[in-house]
Amino acid sequence: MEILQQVFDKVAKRNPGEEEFLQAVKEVLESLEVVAKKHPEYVEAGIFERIVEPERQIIFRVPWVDDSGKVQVNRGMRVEFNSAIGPYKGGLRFHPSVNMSIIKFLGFEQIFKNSLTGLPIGGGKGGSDFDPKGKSDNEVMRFCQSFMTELSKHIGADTDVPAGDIGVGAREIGYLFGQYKRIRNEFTGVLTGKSLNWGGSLVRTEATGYGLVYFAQNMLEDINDSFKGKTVVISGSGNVAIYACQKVQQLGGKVVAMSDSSGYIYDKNGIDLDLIKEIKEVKRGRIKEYADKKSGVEYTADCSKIWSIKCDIALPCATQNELDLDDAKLLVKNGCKLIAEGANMPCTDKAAEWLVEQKIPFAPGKASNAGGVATSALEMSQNSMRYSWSFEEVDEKLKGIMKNIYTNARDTAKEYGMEGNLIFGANVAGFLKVAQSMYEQGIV
Ligand code: NDP
Ligand code: 2IT
Repeated sequence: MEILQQVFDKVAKRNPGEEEFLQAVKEVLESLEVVAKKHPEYVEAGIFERIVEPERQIIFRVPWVDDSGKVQVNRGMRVEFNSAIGPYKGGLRFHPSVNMSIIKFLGFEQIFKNSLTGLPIGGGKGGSDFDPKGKSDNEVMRFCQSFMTELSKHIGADTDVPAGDIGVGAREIGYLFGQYKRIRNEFTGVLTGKSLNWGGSLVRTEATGYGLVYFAQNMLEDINDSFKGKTVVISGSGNVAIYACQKVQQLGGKVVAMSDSSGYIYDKNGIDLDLIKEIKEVKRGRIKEYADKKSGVEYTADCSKIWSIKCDIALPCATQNELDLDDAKLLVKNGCKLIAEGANMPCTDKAAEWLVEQKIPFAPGKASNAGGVATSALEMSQNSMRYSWSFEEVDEKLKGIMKNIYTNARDTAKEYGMEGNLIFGANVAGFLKVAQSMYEQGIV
């Protein structure tokens, strides 16, 4: 980096200790150096300095009372990163590890991801260090109501539209929506991932996992291959992992391992997805129960070791930096031929760089997991029309969007002489639309 090194240095100085945020910014700025050279007008208009600084960051206290009557205090946050091409859009994460660095990295990535979808959505992210694990439904409800009491002052269907992420699913979106409606006295599409009974879109639940597999399918088609007969390892067993597994199975692949933060299961005969859903979606249990219920299944109480399983395709779908350089080398040594990110930034920077260097087909999350937010944008469209499309209609749109994202990232990489580098292609293609929009809107 030459031109953009000083932009990065300033970000590092201004955001000390925010490792994940700096990791995400560095990767994008490294890709954008050539764009800065080609577009001096963007440098002059301060586009690069502006895009790395959130438009607005909100931090608030979330007090609530637990079932034993004790007062609990969590921290809530929402980072409204960029609204050049549409209202801020991005999920809410409830996990004890949540801090500003994590929410800012997610919000920053979301700008480019949302741009890649081709739909009019800006970038944002939010969440809390609240841990839904082990809490009763009533505790989760009281927390969500308190969280939304403050958040409702900052969001709106044309301003900022949150959705789910880790720890935020249909239950939480329900409680959050109920409180928003009660406070504002209006029924609008202010959140996505809603229940089908009150404004949700068909396919939103499945969209991130399905979209990831559609994206990988496009990559495979380019090398005259497919999921048929492939052995696949998927980390995580939440929303993204479950529906990635379902689509892989529908396309004739065999998923042999899945995980949660406590450990992973290896089922050489292929994962029984109904059992996973029963344990994770219905009972909110641990993945270990799968091995307790099914014979011939191995359970290992260390989720990071999942990458030692031999596979053709790896889909990391749990969390950031869950797959490091050693894991990448081990996967490739064992014959893995394609890695596509379902989670946000699951591969460390070193792992991702190495995979690209080795010319292993690699899909960065901001491109390959964009199906979730794309379908959220389709939910917003349906809410505006007060109409809903069929499952097949939304699924077809999702397939088309994933294909466009793939060809856009692939062709952009080629155009800049970086053929095969989808990290570069996704960063540049996602950036250009936002940059030109910011340029046209003046210094704001
Ligand atoms: P869920 O909460 O449904 O599931 C998360 C899964 O990842 C669980 O199996 C969880 O295990 C595991 N996990 C979470 N944190 C860790 C950790 N620190 N170490 C190891 N395992 C962990 O979340 P989602 O499936 O929605 O999200 C998964 C990833 O996909 C995230 O990176 C998210 O940002 C990304 N994503 C999600 C989208 C969506 O539409 N939901 C869209 C695009 C990206 P445990 O149960 O033990 O915590
Ligand atoms: O990371 C993501 O793209 C999401 N968690 C989904 C965001 C959304 O608004 O649907």
